[in-house]
Amino acid sequence: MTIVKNTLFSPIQLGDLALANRIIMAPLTRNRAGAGNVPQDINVEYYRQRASAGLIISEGSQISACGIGYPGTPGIHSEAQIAGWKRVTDAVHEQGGRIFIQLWHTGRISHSSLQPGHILPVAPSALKAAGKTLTLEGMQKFETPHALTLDEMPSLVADYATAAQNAKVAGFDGVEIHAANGYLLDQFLRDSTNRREDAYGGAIENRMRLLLEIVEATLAIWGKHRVGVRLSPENSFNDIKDSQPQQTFNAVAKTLSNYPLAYLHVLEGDMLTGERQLDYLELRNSFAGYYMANNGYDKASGNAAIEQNRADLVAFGKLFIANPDLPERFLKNLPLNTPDQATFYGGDEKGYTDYPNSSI
Ligand code: 8OZ
Repeated sequence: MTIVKNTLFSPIQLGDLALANRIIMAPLTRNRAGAGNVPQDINVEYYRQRASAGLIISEGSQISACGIGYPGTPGIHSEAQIAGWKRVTDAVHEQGGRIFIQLWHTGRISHSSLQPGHILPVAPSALKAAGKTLTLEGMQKFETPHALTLDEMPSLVADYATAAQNAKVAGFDGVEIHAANGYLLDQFLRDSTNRREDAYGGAIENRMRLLLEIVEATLAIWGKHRVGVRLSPENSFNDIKDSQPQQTFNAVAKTLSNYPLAYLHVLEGDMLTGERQLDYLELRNSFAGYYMANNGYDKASGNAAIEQNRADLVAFGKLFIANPDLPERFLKNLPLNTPDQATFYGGDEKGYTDYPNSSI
């Protein structure tokens, strides 16, 4: 009997949700939301153009007004934002596509100038991130955040649940919990940023408690195979690290196996240095469900990862920025457009909705 190996082009089921292929559009911050951080016409067009992805994962979208970390990122906490996103999901669905929303809270990678009432950002511990961040008043130093108190935890989990419910109203197919890249949930997971001595700090079982509470709250709303989780075990972006990244994230992956997740999405390696020291196969094998690999893959390496069973799905970021019809280009071995770094963050249609399809 011949065993037919899967490729990037093989369909896959996330529970009852059928994906046409395994070529996933990675979550990509583009800073082009409209007033009120509401998805607007160009955002509808951008996602509509990319609907041939097996699944689109939206850009990080703040779960609450306090979750925001940068100008121009969309939210999923106001009526207007829900209505704006509904136009996006309708457009993607009209094209036969699938779309999850990435639920985001930036924690200490925010700034009081972006916060309602100019309060300090929150974090597991009162530890300031090194460096500066882009605010409405230009680049400003990070601030020492307010360490969340135990009695503030339930309302944070409730904000995730409300956002997950809003995502349903907005017509998404599911949600991805952003627990990567130095933002709030990653700040809880990794020990350089979590110095708590209560039930949410110390051993990894405690550091992952908030993530698990949020997984449970969102699964209660969405049901099985509609909630994904994103991790980035060795990414140093946003001044974060763990003293034992392999053990820490193997443990997180193993515990997440107890839940009927859609997938575990892993940004492999370090975005800043390009280093890749962890054994990601070990991490993948610690998780019982589907594994989505991300960071620097192309058609050949993505196909190899799937054929060799090192991944079930592969997320592409920069390639999807520049190639709205990436699956077709991969399938037909067509040339790829080059992404323009200068237009990644903020601006208008240029570098956003004006990359040509191969058929044009
Ligand atoms: C780049 C710039 C701003 C935000 C992430 C949401 O890394 C981001 C992000 C990336 O997850």
